[in-house]
Amino acid sequence: MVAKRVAVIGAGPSGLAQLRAFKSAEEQGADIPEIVCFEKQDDWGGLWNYTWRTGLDEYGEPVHGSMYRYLWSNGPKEGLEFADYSFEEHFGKQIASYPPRAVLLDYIEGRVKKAGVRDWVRFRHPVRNVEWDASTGTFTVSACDLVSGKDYSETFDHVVVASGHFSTPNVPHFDGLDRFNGRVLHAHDFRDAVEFKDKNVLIIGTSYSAEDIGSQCWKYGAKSITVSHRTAAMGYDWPDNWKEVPLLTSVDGNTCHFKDGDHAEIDAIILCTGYQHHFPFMDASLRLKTANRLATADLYKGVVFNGNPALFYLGMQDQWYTFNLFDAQAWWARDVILGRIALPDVAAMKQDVVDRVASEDAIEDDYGAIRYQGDYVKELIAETDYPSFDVDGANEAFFAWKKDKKKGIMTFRNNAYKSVITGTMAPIHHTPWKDALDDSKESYLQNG
Ligand code: FAD
Ligand code: NA7
Repeated sequence: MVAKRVAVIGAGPSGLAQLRAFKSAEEQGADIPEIVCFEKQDDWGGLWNYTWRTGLDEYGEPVHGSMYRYLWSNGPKEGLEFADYSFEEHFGKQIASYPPRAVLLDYIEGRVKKAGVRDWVRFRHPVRNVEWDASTGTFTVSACDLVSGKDYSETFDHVVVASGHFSTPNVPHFDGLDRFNGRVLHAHDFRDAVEFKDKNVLIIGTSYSAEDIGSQCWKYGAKSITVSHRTAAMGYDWPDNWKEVPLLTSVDGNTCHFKDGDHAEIDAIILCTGYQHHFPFMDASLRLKTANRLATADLYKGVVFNGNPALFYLGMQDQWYTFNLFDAQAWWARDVILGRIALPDVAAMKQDVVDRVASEDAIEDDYGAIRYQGDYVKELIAETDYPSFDVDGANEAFFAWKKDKKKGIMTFRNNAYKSVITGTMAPIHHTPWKDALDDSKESYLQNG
């Protein structure tokens, strides 16, 4: 019998979770399909694979990266630890709770290097088009080998889209931006806070990018930070040179006007206005269209595309949980592909989405949202052989993190939490976050 073929689009944390899931089944004696992972960058790690580039890359492809220098995890590592590969296994010791980007990339890579799945990845091969052929029951995946310049197509029984959804910026317009006498950029193109030293920076938006990019600029010496909100202020106890204002209404030279009639003199504007789920390479009939929320539209169990159950999307939810959630989804998608989990009829799959949306709509606060996503992780891992772990304990790490942020938005990263995988407490990091200007792996991993 000819083995099934599975295309995985993207070798970020979600795509790598899918490769690891299949390898784990193979190690346990299962016959697995042929896996081909298409990755447009020259290395794996997705967003965690930092690039200085913005705009288009050296091949004219849109740059995927949205991460910046000096980025430290914005949530505790105890909320994302792999159940089958602990931080202690990777680093040979327990490490502090808010690792910088390079440390988390090292951890992500460690597991897949150990699994030996690099040969499954075709680097510098962006997928250009995916179509379904109902007569053969297969997908045609068209890709480009950027290095040789060759376009080609292959057929697959399943496609797993793991291309991420924090890469294509949502860029609103504000009156007068075209005449602003300073730099305007979206968070996607932000790379180095040092550029904004001694500048008056205006940030639009109030979510993670706004909070963290503003904090980076503050840490590396911006003169002032003004954060403009559409819905509500973040309300943290900010430093003295930081203020929150209503939405920007217009820009006149360097003067920015806000909805309450107030104004401020600004040197640079950073639009932290979120991202679009953007899948131009998927045929329209296969394309996921969803808002950035916990219960995505059109995905049964948050994973199977209702318009075609041979197609899976990983990591498309808004994210409290990340790496372990991608694992839960990848193991579950794997088991559908291996025939270990049977899908219900289309009506039941659609009803599942309706129910998930209704449950999310009933959530009252962020604590409820964390519990909701934790329950989702529990639900998926209970149906596969992904190692069970204390999800309630991981919820607790997120709850403590929320409280620590309220106590001190510039000090929360100095706290430590207990691993739910190994049961050990993280050490307190040797340097408070605001004084730690070196974000290298070597500096972070130094002992006390
Ligand atoms: P990505 O990491 O986006 O990977 C997708 C991969 O698909 C990329 O390698 C890309 O090149 C590839 N790809 C895309 N299109 C194609 C194509 N057509 N063909 C071939 N390959 C393609 N999470 C945390 O847990 N902690 C944090 O501190 C944190 N900080 C973040 C900071 C920023 C600025 C952003 C934007 C996100 C952050 N996240 C954080 C969330 C992040 O979404 C996840 O950690 C994780 O990277 C998502 O993994 P992914 O594989 O789904 O997507
Ligand atoms: P998010 O979490 O999607 O947040 C987007 C923010 O942008 C949010 O505060 C929105 O305000 C705001 N927004 C969106 N459109 C507008 C317009 N037109 N005007 C003003 N404000 C707007 O994106 P992030 O980039 O912060 O986070 C994404 C990931 O990156 C996350 O997982 C992190 O880990 C890092 P709203 O509240 O809707 O009024």
